[in-house]
Amino acid sequence: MHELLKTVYDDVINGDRPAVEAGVRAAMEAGQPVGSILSEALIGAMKEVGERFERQDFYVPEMLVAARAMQAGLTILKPHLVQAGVPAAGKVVIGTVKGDLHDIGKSLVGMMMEGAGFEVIDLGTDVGPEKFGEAVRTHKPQLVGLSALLTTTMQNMKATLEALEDLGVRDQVKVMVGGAPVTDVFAKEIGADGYAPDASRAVTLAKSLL
Ligand code: B12
Repeated sequence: MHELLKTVYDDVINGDRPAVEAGVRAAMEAGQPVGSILSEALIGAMKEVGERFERQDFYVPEMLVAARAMQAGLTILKPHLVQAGVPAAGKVVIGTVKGDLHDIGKSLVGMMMEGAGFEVIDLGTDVGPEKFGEAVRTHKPQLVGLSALLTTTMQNMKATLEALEDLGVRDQVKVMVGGAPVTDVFAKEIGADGYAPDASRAVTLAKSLL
């Protein structure tokens, strides 16, 4: 990993938000590709944070400050991830399911979709099944994206699909699912239309579903 990226990586892990902001800017100025800053430094660091949490070297507060530092870095990268130009490819309603507060992955998927020309309606985190249903009625998207990071909240993806069914809007949208514990097999099991393991493949999936 390039030295400048390694610095950002370490600063995310240490939860040093101002240093992450400065580091991302420095890496961009030095000509480091935006994609490498994102995947190696920012996403790479969050992966390490998760591993430390698993080993109980990190607890929730450390995880939280690291997440905030990463988000600050993401905010700086966003305009560069979102290259304009492409006309609206479609509309997507996206959110993290009920009971789940993880929003970094979901927001990243939203940003990349925006970059690919989609209109993105982000409902945020802890979004109940009914709220997804209402949003489909109001915004009439072609796509719905559900995110879950906890094995316990994954089940709420199924509840959300059922709510769309009950509201009679399930056949108006394609539903894609994602998040660390979600798999292709799980997506099929609950009757979603597709699964993608990361934000760039989420865009490819979205295009293929339309
Ligand atoms: C940061 C973090 C937090 C932060 C979240 C801050 C925030 N604003 O988001 C805080 C501190 C709040 C937190 C809290 C908790 N967390 Co947490 N957290 C993480 C951590 C370290 C990183 C997650 C992350 O942001 N990753 C980076 C992003 C870019 O990756 P991503 O989310 O996976 O998203 C990518 C893909 O999955 C995909 N994707 C995501 N969404 C979607 C949607 C669609 C439609 C598609 C197509 C694709 C897609 O594309 C994304 C981009 O490439 C993970 C570790 C891990 N390995 O995931 C644990 C982790 C998810 N947390 C965990 C736990 C246990 C918790 C808590 C229960 C801890 C506690 N005791 O309180 C709480 C739960 C709170 C709640 N109700 O939600 C566990 C879950 C275990 C499990 N199997 O269920 C993990 C795995 C840590 C661990 N190794 O044990 N957490």
